[in-house]
Amino acid sequence: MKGLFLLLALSVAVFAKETFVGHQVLRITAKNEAELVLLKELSQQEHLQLDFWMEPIDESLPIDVRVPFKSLQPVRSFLGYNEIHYNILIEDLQALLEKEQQEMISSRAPEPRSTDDFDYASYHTLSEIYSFIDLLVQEKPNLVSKVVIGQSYEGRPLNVLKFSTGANRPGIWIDTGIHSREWVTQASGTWFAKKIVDDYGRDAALTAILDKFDIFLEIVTNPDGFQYTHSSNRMWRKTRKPNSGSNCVGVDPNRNWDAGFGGTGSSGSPCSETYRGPYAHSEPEVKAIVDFVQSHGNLKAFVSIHSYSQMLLYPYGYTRTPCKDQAELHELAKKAVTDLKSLYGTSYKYGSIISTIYQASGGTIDWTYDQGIKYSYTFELRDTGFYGFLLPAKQIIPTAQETWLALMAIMEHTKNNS
Ligand code: BPX
Ligand code: ZN
Repeated sequence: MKGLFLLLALSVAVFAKETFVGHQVLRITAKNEAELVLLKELSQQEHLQLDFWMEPIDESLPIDVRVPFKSLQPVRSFLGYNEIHYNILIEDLQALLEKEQQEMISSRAPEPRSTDDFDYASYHTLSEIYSFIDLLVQEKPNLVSKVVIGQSYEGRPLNVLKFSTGANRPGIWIDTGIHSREWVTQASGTWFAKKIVDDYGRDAALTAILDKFDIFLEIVTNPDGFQYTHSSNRMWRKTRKPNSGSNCVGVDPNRNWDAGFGGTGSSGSPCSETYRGPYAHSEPEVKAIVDFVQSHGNLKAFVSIHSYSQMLLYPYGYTRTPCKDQAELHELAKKAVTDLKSLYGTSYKYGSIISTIYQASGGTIDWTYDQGIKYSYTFELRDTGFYGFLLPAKQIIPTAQETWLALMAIMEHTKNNS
């Protein structure tokens, strides 16, 4: 009996979902360097368990931070005492999460028998997305195939959709969901896949692109993390590989690449959300893409999609030295965000990573650019912090549609210039 109880208690501890009752997301605006230094010190206080959605790096951008209930009092008094301005972005995170859960459950349709019946306006589980991938390949085998480029740490397949209309073509890569909690990105990736299939042979511009290039699309780039956001902790960002000598799990897959690896703008602490990992390409999810890029050898564009903050970024993140194609990448980014805005009026900032968001080393597109893939870009999709990672499902399709216009601008330019 006692044993049974112990087993029960243990399994609750192991399988229970993390809750965020009373957690708030604060937006803090530092007005000078001194305040920024104080905020960086605050972020080092591990016992407060703060989760920086937007990190304190410089004064030009607001800092968004999730504060657990028991840390609210100390954080508020710290900010008040130092006269640092803040406002409440999300009043009660758990309430928002429960709303998201409710919407997922109430919209859950029977398993779609065709990709026409797939519910693109809802968030989906990992197995639903994997089924979608198989269904799409089944429907259009002459246009789409599934390439498994490796396995995640927990043994899940790393599935990449290959859209191809001929052999030996140069390639365009798009990935979504490398940070697992950025749910609007995997949802948009699913919509892109359907859009490509529907537009081929109908839309002249997309048809011209696919008559010259293969498109590779990895929708769930961090499947272990994504599964974990559904089963255990909606706010999980990193991979799920244990770290030796630490109880903290996971590596930031956008700090793990061999481009300025280990530099400023990443952390050497396994408990940090920006932990770079023990060595470059230590994460199987990253290594699989590295191997794919190198063995393919002929990718002309590489687009890695994140959320949130509405930005279109190009290299570099690890150095202030402008990349050699800066002028061209800047012009193309301007065109892409103009096209994006034309649909619903959504405004994007654009520029190099380091000058637009913050210094970050070991990032994906710095590595792909240094491998010779000139058109390397990162998107940060909607929104600018009102919902942050918890973007309501109602916004999935509009987000995907507007982003598609920017992707088309990048792909067309790639087609006309390589
Ligand atoms: C994007 C590209 C290269 C380096 C950094 C970024 C920003 C991205 C990150 O810190 O990895 C921000 C984000 O997508 O993770 C969103 N966020 O943490 O709020
Ligand atoms: Zn991200």
